[in-house]
Amino acid sequence: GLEELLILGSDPQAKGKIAKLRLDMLAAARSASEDDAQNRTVVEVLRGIRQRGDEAVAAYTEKFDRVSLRPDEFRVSGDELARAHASMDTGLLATLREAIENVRAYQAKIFLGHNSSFSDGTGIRYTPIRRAGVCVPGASAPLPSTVIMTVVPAQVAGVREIAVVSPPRFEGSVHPVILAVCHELGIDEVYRIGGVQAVGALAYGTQSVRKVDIIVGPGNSWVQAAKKHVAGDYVAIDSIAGPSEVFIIAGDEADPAWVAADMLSQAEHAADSSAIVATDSEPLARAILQQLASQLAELPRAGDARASLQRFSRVIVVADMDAAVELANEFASEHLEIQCGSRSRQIADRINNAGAIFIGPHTPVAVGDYWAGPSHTLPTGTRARFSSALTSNDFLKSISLIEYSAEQLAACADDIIRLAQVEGLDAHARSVSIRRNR
Ligand code: HSO
Ligand code: ZN
Repeated sequence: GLEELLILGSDPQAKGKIAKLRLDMLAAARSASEDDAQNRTVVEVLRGIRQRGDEAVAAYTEKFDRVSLRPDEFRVSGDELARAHASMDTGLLATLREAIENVRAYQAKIFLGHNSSFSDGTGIRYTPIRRAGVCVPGASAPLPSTVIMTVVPAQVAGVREIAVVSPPRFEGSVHPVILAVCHELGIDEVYRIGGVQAVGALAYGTQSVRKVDIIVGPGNSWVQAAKKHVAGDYVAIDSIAGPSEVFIIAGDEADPAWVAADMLSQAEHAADSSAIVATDSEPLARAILQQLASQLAELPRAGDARASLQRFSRVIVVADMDAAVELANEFASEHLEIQCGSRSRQIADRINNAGAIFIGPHTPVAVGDYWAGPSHTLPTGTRARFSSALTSNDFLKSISLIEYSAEQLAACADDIIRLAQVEGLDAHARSVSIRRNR
C-alpha cells in the first residue's frame, strides 16, 4: 500500500514533484503570517488585550476556548499545582526527573554566558533576560515534555521569573501532568489562558498577568501569528514553529520497519506534519511503504497520521547519497535522521541545514523529543537555514562594556574628533576635546 508516496529519481517528473512538495510545505509553514483574514483577527484581539486587559482576555477565552473565567481565576492556584503533582504516578515522576536532569545537564554544558573583560578596555557581560513567558499547547495535544524543553533552558540561563500559559480545557482545567511538571520545576506562576489572548497578555501585561520580556514555546498558527506581531517591539520570541517535520536519509542497511515507525512518530503529531525519506535503494523504499501501511493500521492516531502521510510525506529514491545530502540541506528539516549504518556520522558532517540531527539506527526522534537533553523546540518550515534549536543561550542578552583610561582617551582623541566632524556632530567632538585640556 501507499505506493502513491513513492517518487523515483529516474521518473522525468521527479524534480517537479519534489519542488511541489516543498512549496506546499512552505505554504503550510507560512500560513500564520500570510493569511490576511487571520492576521486581521490577531491584530484585533491583540488591540483588545492592549486596551482592555483582563476583561478582553476573559471575553476572548469565552469566545475561542468556550470557557468562562473571571480574571481572578486565570491563575492556577498553588494548591492545584501541588495536588496535580501529588497525584502523579511515582514511576512517571521518576522518569520525568531523569529527563529534566538530562536537559539541565546538556543546557548547562552548552551555556555560553561567560563574561569577559579585555586589557584594551573593552568587555562583555551577559545577563539573563529577567522574565519569560512560556506557551504550552493544551487542547488537542497537551505535551508535558514541552514544559521541560522550554522551562529548563530558561532556568539554566538564570531567568528569574517564568510564567507558563496553557489554554483551558473543559471547565477551565489544564492538563494535570502539565501542572505537575510545572510544580516539579518550581514554577508557581501558571495561567489557564491560551491562544492569541495569552500571547497578548504576556506581551503587554494586564491587571492579573505581568508582562514578560521574552515569549517562547510552540502553539498553533494563531499563537505563532500573535508571537510574530508582538516580536521586537514588546518582547523577544523564539523561532516561529510551524507543522512538525522529519527528513530521513536511509541507506540500504536501514531497517524499513524502523524507518516507517519514525515517519509515523512524526506524522501522528498533526494532519499537516511531514515525514520524508531519501534513499538510494528502491527495494528499501518499497519495503518502507509496505511497513507504513501495516503499522498505520495499528495506530490510535491513524487519522492525523494518514492525512499527513498523504499531504506532506514522500519516499524518494535518489541516485546516490550525495543527492540525498543535497535534498536534506534544501529541505532544512526540523528533524533529520541518518540511518546509514557506520556511514551515518560522516554523512551528518555534510549537513548544514537541520534543526537537530539524529545519527545512526538507534536514535529515533523520540530520543530528542523526550530525553537526551537538546530542546525539542526546533525551527520548522526550512527556518533551520537561519535559526536554531532553543537553548539556554536564547535567554541571555549581553551588555557591552567599555572603560578607557586618560591615556587611552588621549591616544585616540584626534581620531574620534575627526570622525565626529565628518558626521557634522560637533558636540560629539567636544565631549572628547573637553577632556583633553585637563
Ligand atoms: N516532535 C515534537 C516535539 C514532541 N514530540 C513533544 C512529542 N512530544 C516537535 O519537535
Ligand atoms: Zn514528536
